[in-house]
Amino acid sequence: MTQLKALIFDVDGTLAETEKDGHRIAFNHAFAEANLNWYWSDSLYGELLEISGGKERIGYYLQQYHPEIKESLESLIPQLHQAKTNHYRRLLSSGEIQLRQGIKRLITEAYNEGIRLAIATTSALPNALALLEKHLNSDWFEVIAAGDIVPNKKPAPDIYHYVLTKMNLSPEECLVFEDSFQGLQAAYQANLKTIVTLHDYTKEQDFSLASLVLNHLGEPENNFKIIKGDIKSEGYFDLALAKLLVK
Ligand code: XBP
Ligand code: MG
Repeated sequence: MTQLKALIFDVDGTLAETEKDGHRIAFNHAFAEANLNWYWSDSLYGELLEISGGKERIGYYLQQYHPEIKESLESLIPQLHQAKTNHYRRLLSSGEIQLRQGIKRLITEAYNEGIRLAIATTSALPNALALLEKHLNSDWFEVIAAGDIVPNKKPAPDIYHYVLTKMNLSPEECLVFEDSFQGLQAAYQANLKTIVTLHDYTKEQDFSLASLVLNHLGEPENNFKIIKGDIKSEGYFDLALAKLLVK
């Protein structure tokens, strides 16, 4: 029997729905501030989300939509991304973006029970910290693996390998929480079991490799719906259920 030792959380889309009303808005502010008439609509952003990482996403957008821009990309992309990070942090500090159902409850329960906690995100570190500091306690997370800390972003498994090495844990002792196909691929390739919580941008993606797919983690008064998985009843995702899933 394997014992659950750690929970590893993705940030964007998993802890909170940060993309549509957070990152997307911040990118658009950064473009406008730089006098660029680029605008990432909700539907265009859904397409661009296939590329993980803000800098990589801008690079992909330029290749696809403005191939004529070839000069000074090496400085333009990091400058835009830095401006975007500043806008994003301001947006988060205003408190407009809330945690998803069940996140605070589960993380608090895990911390109180001595289950180790980590973050594995493609987002830049300041962005991940902004959300944790606003709504949770960043000190509770033993490892916060973010952004460029590994050479290859999700769907590569590097960020999960990094977390496992830092925590000296084997994949069987951990459970991962993700929201996207790319995130699930990353965790799966690192042999980690993954619970996926869907949202509008990811609800049509293929999650056949997930251990469990839910609409959200649920609360006692607002139970989750099971999209895929072998658990019997509806309810809310707590440590007891997490422990059952690693057995
Ligand atoms: C998150 C991302 C990030 C954010 C933007 O993916 O892809 O790129 O959209 O963050 P995941 P930065 O949830 O799979 O980690 O601009 O800070 O890169
Ligand atoms: Mg995500």
